[in-house]
Amino acid sequence: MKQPNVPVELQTAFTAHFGAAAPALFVQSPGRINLIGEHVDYNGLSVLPMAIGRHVRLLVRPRTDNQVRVASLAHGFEPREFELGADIPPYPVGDWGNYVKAAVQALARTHVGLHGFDAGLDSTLPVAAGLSSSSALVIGVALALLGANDRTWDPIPLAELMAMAERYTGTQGGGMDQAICAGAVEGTASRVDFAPLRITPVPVPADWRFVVAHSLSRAEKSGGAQMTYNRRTVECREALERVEQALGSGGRSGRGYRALLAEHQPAALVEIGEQVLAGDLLKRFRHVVTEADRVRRAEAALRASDHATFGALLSASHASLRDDYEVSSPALDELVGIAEQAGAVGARLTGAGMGGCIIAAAPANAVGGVLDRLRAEFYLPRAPKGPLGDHLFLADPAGGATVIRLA
Ligand code: NG1
Repeated sequence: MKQPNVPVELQTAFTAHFGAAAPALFVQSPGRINLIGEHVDYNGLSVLPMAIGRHVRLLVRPRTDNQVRVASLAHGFEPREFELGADIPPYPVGDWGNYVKAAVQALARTHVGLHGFDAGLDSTLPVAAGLSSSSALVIGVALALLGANDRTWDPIPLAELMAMAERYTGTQGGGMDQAICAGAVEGTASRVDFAPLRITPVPVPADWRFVVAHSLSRAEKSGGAQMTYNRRTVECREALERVEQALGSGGRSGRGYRALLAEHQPAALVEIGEQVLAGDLLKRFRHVVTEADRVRRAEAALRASDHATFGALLSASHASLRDDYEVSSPALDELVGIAEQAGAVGARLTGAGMGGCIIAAAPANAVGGVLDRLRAEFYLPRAPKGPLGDHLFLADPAGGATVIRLA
């Protein structure tokens, strides 16, 4: 069997694992970079991510029973097999198969009469890099199951369902990643708003380039990074409650960050925060309200093709994530510094941080210099394993997840 766009090595692996009967579907589910709006989605605030042309890819064959069998080409990801149902017991914490179970359980709870499937999968996305390989897998599995059962899907309800579903793995995530993965439009970034979920494409100017550079340390969501992430969500809620209490009836308590920002300027909120909060809670609060403002201004700069303003906001976001949200690392800071020195208009960590990647924004005529300096000053001395293209690459604005029926 040879189909257009289906990678040969994935076909070969599918046949080796599941036998000669041909797969019926090819699913591609993209990763993303987040341009700006970090650690604010779980506070109900808007974000500005962009899907990229690197994917989790699945070859899928429907089954007539309830078994789900998934085999990954990636080293260290053992095949997984389980029974579809509304209450699927999880694998041990950190097992990659829990992302598969997360999607399957959520769909089994909301769709009657589903049968299982066999899937071979691989990925062109680095894992645990802050590029949302986890949500790309969750959305990819969801489309595999829906496609195998001839069910239709809409990006918005699917993204909402999968945002809840992924919490099965233990991360109290906010919903940005599932939204952009399911709903991205090629050539654009998207403003994602929450409650209700909305995705608004914003065109990316043709001569803007985004460099992705990996810090060579993994942002492992199954370990300490997950604890830090979940602790931040609690800190943000506590800070919010205290500020709402301090504002008393005028603050109309319990309505969230969005209501606060609708009623007060970000600078005024920082002042209030400085009066009623201290230590970590003050820092987290200051990041959230200033980041919300940066997202608004960055979207305007993107629409106006104002690269300098856009870049300055990226760099300010990084400083806030480093100093106030405390989710950067020396390697991420170093990458940002090199990119800025080399002619990027701005740079920042992307995703949850604590390892993973930075993005650097640069005009087309300066991007070669940024890549050269990152190569020479960061990667050459460290001699990372594998091709440099897995650690340092350009990200183009890609479309959302797709299901192709194979002939
Ligand atoms: P990554 O970078 O994929 O770990 C996580 C969350 C997002 C968002 C960012 C921080 C999940 C699946 N993803 O992304 O919702 O909160 O951190 O902005 O939990």
